[in-house]
Amino acid sequence: MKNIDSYTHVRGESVYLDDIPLQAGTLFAAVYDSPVAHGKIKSLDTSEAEKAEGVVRIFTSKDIPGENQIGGIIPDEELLAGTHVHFCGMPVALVVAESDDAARAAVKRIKIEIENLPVITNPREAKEKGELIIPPRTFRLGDTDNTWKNCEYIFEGRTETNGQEHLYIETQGAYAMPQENGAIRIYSSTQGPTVVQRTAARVLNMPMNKIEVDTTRLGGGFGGKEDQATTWAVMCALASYHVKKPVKYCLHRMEDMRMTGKRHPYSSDFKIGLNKDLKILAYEATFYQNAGAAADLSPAVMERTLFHCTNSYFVPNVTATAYSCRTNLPPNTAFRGFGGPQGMFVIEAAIAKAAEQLHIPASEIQQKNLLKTGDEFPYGQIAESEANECWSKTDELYNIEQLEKDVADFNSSNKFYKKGMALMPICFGISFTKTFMNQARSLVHVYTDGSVGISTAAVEMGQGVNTKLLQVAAKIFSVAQEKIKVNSANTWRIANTSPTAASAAADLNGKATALACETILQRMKQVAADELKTSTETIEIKDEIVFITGKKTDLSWKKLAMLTHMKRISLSELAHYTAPGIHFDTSKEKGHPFAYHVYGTAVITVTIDCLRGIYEFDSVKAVHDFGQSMNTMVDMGQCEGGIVQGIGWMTMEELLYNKEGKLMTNALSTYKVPDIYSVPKEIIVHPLKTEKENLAIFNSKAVGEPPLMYGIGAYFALRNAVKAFNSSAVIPYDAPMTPEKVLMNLFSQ
Ligand code: MTE
Ligand code: LUZ
Ligand code: MOS
Repeated sequence: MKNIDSYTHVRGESVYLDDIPLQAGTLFAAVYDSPVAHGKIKSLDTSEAEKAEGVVRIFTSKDIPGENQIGGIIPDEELLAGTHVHFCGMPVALVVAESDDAARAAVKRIKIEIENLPVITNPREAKEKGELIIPPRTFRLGDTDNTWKNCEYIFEGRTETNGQEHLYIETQGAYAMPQENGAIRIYSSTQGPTVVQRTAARVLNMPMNKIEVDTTRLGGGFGGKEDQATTWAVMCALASYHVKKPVKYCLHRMEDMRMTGKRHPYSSDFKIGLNKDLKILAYEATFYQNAGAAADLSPAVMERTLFHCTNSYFVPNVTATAYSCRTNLPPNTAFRGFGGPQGMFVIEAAIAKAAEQLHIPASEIQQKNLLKTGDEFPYGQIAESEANECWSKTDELYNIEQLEKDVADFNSSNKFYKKGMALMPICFGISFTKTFMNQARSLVHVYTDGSVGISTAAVEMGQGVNTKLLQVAAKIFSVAQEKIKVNSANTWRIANTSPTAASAAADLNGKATALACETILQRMKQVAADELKTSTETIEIKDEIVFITGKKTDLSWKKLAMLTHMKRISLSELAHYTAPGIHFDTSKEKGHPFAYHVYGTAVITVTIDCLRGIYEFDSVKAVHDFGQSMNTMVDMGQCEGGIVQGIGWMTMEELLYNKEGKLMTNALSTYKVPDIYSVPKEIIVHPLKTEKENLAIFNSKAVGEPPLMYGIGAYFALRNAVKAFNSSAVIPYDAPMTPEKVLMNLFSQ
């Protein structure tokens, strides 16, 4: 089945935030943000701006009727700066004007005097100075201290991974409008309508029931709108509350790049110990997460780094410690993988270092240490592993040895072009790591003409969740897809929701939808049985026709819907789903946090031009654990997108903040993202065949985030290619491996 949005997408008819027809009297907002990264506000002068043409009003922190607080996990982030600014781009004032242009012109006339305070951009420096968002956490398995003496080989090192701009095609935005009796409706380009609702209520000192948040779809979120869509939505609500008119704000690209947080950069240390058979006996890692100026989702991101610090390997002795370090950068936030990729990079670097020192391919160490079913993760969960299955299928399909030989042959017969390859196994846990968040509700209505409406909190952001929800209802009711409509995510229909995140939206909302559909179907079958004077067990509904023990009847789905209603039986259901069996005890750092894991293996090959430092990815060939994919086209799309986004993070996208904490790469002219020319020439994703049961919707495993982590292999493939040209290069484990760094390393001594 095609993505149900493809028709309107192709015709340009899909409605994004900026396409919502304007209400008469709509005003436009723009933010004045801090020009410096840390300081005390001595004066703020908005008088010139207030006089500017079209300006209606300018808001500062003094205009907030409730709490000036948007921090979700920790209350440490102001909506509008009060006395201090903590990062370059921190909102200070909000201009509301009659047009978008007038609002932005007025912003330029605001003057501020700031007494500068010391700026920290480096997480290790922040940790030294005691600037931690939360106390450090350590995950432990076995006993590393007493294992080093048993290790034949021990390697230590340091790694850096940089951040990543989300670059959703639709920038952040919101549109708030006053309703009767002081209520407010907010259209928001958010992954988390409830987060927006809760925060608006807090800032406006209003009950949540007076705030309606509605989200039709996003032009991409990638985690960047899990928490950080809230700011703009609450600002529009604040202005609308005061001026009693609709207020809209869509950020320009440079405003968005400057003011919003990104993937967390990490600086990390590792120590790995192996025995002579290359079994990893011990692994220690210390992670310094660059959280930025406020907590945002950093504590949860940090936690996932620890969960994924051993990737898809079994290591019997592990000590992993993470620090969430407060710096003067915009608060960093969720980004596809949510700290997992940062943790996985470090163990891949440790393995690569061991392999380089031992003069063997990293794949030898990788394969020997893959998780088996029954192995224990450092957090106590027992693996149901597909790691070996994915690896062997990769070998069977793509012939790893032959690929290695081809690369070696190419390298020995070419002087100025070199190839490199790397394998990248992945393992990603599916569930919000905060157990309580793994719940969802679905409201299903069958109308008397047999058409169906579904409402959940799932936010469509291009990942195809609406298509999957529709498939759930179509399959359970056995009705045509045209009969079903998936509605916008709206806090008045579905309350107290988790954001669409953690790759879990299709599972959680799909399972809730399945429950609701089953309940309604059961009632309708009862009505059919009564009508046809038989028992419900004999009734089946297939392709909108009622059957009795396999024999067609005259009763259609449509007639049955009306009949059910005439019998005064409900055709509606609100179902609640919670993922069973998951728990985690943070006092012990042990439990069973994930409903299941997703596995896979990719092999990545790259060719570098050794005179120029530029490169092309020849291929990414993967075997991916989809479980039993319910929509191959959608899932393949997620794999391709994730792979390219991961390669971008690892090889091209280079965020640069200067010492004053100013983002230098603040536009697409200076921040390079993958385009059609830089995607691998070939991407093959083969589904791992499996009949196993799991907790995914229809056994179709979550696919949103895991494929991004194949991109980590791109970094190691590039390293290997550089080494093939310059075997004495000492390359730091520092991502992204940009063409500039490739060139420097090709000719380093
Ligand atoms: N795919 C597209 N096209 N656009 C997106 O914004 N976000 C990713 C992933 N795939 C994203 C995407 C992220 S970060 C997550 S968590 C999942 O989709 C969320 O959706 P799911 O739970 O339905 O997989
Ligand atoms: N968001 C969140 C996430 O709040 N908790 C998570 O565990 C998570 N994991 C991945 C992506 N977003
Ligand atoms: Mo995705 S990082 O869970 O929004």
